[in-house]
Amino acid sequence: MGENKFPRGFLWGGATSSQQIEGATREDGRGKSIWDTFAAIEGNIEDGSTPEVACDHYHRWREDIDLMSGLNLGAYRFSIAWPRVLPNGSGQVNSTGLDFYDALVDKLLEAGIQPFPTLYHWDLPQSLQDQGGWASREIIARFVEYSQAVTRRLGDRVQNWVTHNEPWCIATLGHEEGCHAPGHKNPTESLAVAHHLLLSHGHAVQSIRQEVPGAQVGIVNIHCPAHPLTLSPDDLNAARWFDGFFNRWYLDPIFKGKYPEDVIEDRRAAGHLTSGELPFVKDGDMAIISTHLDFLGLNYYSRSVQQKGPDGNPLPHIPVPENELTDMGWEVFPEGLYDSLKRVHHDYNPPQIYIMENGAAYDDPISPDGSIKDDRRITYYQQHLLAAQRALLEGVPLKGYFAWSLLDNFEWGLGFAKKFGLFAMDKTTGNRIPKNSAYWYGNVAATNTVDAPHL
Ligand code: GCO
Repeated sequence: MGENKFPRGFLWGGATSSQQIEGATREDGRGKSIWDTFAAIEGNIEDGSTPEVACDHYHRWREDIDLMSGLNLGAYRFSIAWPRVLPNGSGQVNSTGLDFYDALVDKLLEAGIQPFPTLYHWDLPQSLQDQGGWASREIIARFVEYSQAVTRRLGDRVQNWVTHNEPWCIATLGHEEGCHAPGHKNPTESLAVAHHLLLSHGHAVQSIRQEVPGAQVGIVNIHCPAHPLTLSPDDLNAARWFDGFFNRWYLDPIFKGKYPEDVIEDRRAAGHLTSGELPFVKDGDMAIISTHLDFLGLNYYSRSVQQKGPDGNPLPHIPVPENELTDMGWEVFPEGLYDSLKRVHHDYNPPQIYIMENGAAYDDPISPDGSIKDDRRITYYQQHLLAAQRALLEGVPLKGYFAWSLLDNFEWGLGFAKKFGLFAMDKTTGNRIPKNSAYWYGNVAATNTVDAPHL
């Protein structure tokens, strides 16, 4: 392996999610999702946009696959919209909804692109939310029912399966901070939500394996290393707190079958639990959650620098002024990807790891010559890929990398203002416009080599 060369067979992919790109929210029998509801409430989406049309991928998917072929990609991570498959969340399967993914998978395979579907990337059917959503234990049976409907249709062709995308975001942003659907602000509820997500994951892994012989199954977690601002005991404790709440609360149950004691104690001290017991955990749950996985999907964007705040609680995300920030306000910190990969490998030892999201939001204009010179994105990708390669050379079983994202898309509560795409989208025509990073990434995939960007 040359200095910047990746191993033969390393997978280069692009990533998207259904609610962020598909649009067509009322077509072909699709039911309503919690994000349709959330986005329709004034003030919830920063730029006032909705996901109703998004990137119109539901109609332009053939063209989008051609874009990926043009970049020499070997894999595509997308998600399946539960409300397209089961408009009411449960019961009657909408076969027209499944036809869409069926055709998508066929064309991907024809193009030599491996499909990596995620079953749940946040678009819960609204009717299930009306019955309690992820806070209710009933949802676990519903998720398995949904995963069966999908695997029965696609399992003859799809080998790689992801259950959930980023349970931390669903539990914390959706149920504790309230900036994501369903917009709840209830820390106690968010702990139950996290547990039901993990438990539904474990059950779904077992069900996918039953339906799809030889399936490779994993989950995707967002990983964010926590660093103390100073070495004071308070800041060190703030960093421990953040790491526990963000990373270990998910990785420990999945790989070790138990929740971290120190985080239980933090939650009790904060009044989110009445005792050191977790009331939503039933006998046998932890064994199901820790069902053996074939891979871990790791998403990485930035690190978090932690400091004890004036009220005694850690302050979220202290920006470090000397480092560059992306348009999300996230510090560019490539070493954090290296550290995350090493840490996950050392502490949890998944058999295979994929980086399933990594990328940066920058808004670059279209130049008079029609090009989009997004040099900062190229540099971001290059630095992070070199960090990933270092971890690989040191024995981390990293099998592939998925750039977030193929297209500028609906960035949840921030609407269309934050642009992560390798391709921009002309708002009026919907046409896709390659950024310079697309050409650069296409070259990486073609040569299996990360070159220095030519700026
Ligand atoms: C997430 C999601 C993506 C986001 C991306 C940029 O991590 O929040 O998986 O859907 O769009 O991460 O914020």
